[in-house]
Order: sequence, then C-alpha cells, then structure tokens
Amino acid sequence: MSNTVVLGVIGSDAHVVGITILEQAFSAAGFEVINLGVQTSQEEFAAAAVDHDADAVLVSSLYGHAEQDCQGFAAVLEAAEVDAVTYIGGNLAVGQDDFAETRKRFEALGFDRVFDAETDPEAAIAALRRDLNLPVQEGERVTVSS
Ligand code: B12
Repeated sequence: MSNTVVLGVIGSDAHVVGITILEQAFSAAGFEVINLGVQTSQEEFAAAAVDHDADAVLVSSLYGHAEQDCQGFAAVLEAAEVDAVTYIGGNLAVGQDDFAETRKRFEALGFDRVFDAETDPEAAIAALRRDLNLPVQEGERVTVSS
C-alpha cells in the first residue's frame, strides 16, 4: 500500500504551479497524492487528512500571508485527530527575510519541516521518506537541510 500525502495551497493563495510540480514529483516517487488545489482552508486540509488517512500534510504558500493563514493550524489538525507529518514550503515571508528565522516561526506553529522556495522537490521527498521510515531510493539525496 502506498503512503498518502495531502497537498494544497493554504488560505486565499492562488499560486498553483508549485503544487502541480510537487504533485507530479511525489506521485512519480510512489506516493498517493491528494491535491486539494489552491485556496484551501485549514479545515479542508484536516478533513482530507482524516478521509484519506494521510501520512503527511504538505502545505504550500507563496503570496506572503502564510504565517497568518497557519495560525491555529496545529490545533485544527489535533482536534480532527490527524496523525501525520506536516511540512510547509514556498515563499513564506514577505520580501527578503532571514530564512532561519522564518523556519523557527513555522516550527513554532507546529510544522515538522519548513522549506524555502528554492527547495528541490526531491529533497522534500527524501526528507519524507526519512520521516516515515521508508527505504531510501538508490541515488537519492539523503542529506536535507530542513
Ligand atoms: C506566477 C505568479 C503569479 C500568478 C499565479 C498564477 C497561478 N494561478 O499560479 C498571479 C499573476 C495570479 C499571481 C498573483 C499574485 N502574486 Co504572484 N507570483 C507569481 C510568480 C511570478 C511565480 C510563481 C510560480 O509559479 N513559480 C514557479 C513554481 C514552480 O515555484 P514555486 O511556486 O516557488 O514552488 C516551488 C517551491 O516554492 C517549492 N514549494 C512550494 N510550496 C511548497 C510546499 C512544500 C511542502 C514544499 C516541500 C515545497 C514547496 O516547490 C515548488 C516546486 O519546485 C512569483 C515570483 C517567483 N518568481 O516566484 C510571484 C509571487 C509569488 N507573487 C507574489 C504576490 C505578492 C502576488 C499577489 C499578492 C500580487 C497582488 N498584489 O495581487 C497575487 C496573489 C494572488 C493570490 N490570491 O494568490 C509575490 C509574493 C511575495 C512574498 N511572498 O513576499 C511573488 C514572490 C512575486 C514578488 N517577488 O513579489 N502571482
């Protein structure tokens, strides 16, 4: 049985290209991907994670409002009894920022890993395989900076 990933763009954000690439990359890597698309609410992420018994919830945000959109997300997942690894990635802050600080802020919001907009999807796949204790693929990069 394949591992299931719920993926979407949170809040009012309509940037769709990144998650389309992520969907393709995770599917090609053998994951079952439930792509919720753009403008996805916290509750829609939680409901999809429950419905599909997700192993991971992957949140994308590009438009600069990620921090506001993710306030209370960990509590929503917990209330729905979602037991999944949570990642967030994209353009997570407005303008130029110190990504180490950004990462800390999103970890404080409850995300297990935080990725910047330069992230190669393969690095996120390698990280997820590691977090889910799945076998690492031949030639796969196992060192991730996140
Ligand atoms: C195309 C685009 C648009 C299009 C979107 C079309 C569409 N439906 O997708 C349009 C014109 C509609 C648009 C609108 C807006 N945009 Co725009 N847009 C862009 C642009 C030029 C490219 C985005 C893109 O497709 N990149 C290509 C994909 C492949 O890369 P990506 O999205 O970064 O995703 C990769 C990684 O980030 C990562 N990733 C992403 N999510 C996740 C999640 C996880 C878990 C992981 C592991 C990895 C990961 O992996 C992805 C694949 O490699 C960027 C600038 C840029 N160069 O990034 C601005 C940009 C994102 N937009 C921006 C802004 C401000 C807006 C608007 C608010 C503008 C406005 N005032 O109206 C609106 C928002 C509308 C809305 N409701 O969302 C800003 C955001 C600023 C910030 N965060 O500080 C940017 C950075 C431009 C800028 N430099 O100012 N935009």
